[in-house]
Amino acid sequence: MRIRVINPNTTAAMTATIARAAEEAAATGTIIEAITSPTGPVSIEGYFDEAMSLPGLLIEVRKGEAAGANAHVIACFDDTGLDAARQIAAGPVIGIGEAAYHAATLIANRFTVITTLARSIPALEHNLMKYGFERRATIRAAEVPVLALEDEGSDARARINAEIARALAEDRAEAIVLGCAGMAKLARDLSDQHGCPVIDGVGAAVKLAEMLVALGHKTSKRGGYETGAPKTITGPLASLLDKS
Ligand code: 5HY
Repeated sequence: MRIRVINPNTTAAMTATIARAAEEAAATGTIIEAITSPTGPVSIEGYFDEAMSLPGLLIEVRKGEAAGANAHVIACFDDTGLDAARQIAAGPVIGIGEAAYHAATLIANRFTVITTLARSIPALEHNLMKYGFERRATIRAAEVPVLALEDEGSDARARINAEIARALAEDRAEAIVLGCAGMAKLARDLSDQHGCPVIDGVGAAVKLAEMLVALGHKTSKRGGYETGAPKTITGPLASLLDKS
């Protein structure tokens, strides 16, 4: 099967991090197509960045559909554009945030999400409520800019490490969820260091996508994810979409 893993920000180095995590998780026979959004913010840190990342993300979902991808993964922890992507996709579309939350609830009663900046927290709180996990989760910010995760010389890892220690001591956390696609490479070492499950959403999303495809499930087209008739789009977006 082919799974198209889309980084909705435009930083290729982060897509490479995501691709490594996806390929490490993928089963034999699963082809991972890791894609960097062609247009939008270099990183997504809050509501405006999320909104500005949507055209690039949805263009790449449309391309994947035309190319016959079996499933898509949205590799941004906010699950940016997830419902819109499901509306235009035939196969499953999995957000790495939702995937990580589901994985955590299967192995722990309570978990703490360690994300990047405090301004990213409300969007994650909203998602946790939407998915029904808000009573089992705490969210902390390590105060690490997203792109610092790609800078080996930054103190990002130390800050994430310290926040995990606080979560285990203060939140009754039984597992940790890494709240950014760029943290994927840290999961195994942090889990060994802290002696608890540390979940990366990229790997969780790839395995969930594989499961759904293997079981023959596609996105339901009854109700909210019904694709609907083609819609005229005017203005600069029209030319962007026409090129895709
Ligand atoms: C992500 N931003 O996974 C989110 C994390 C965040 O560019 N990729 C991003 O901080 O919202």
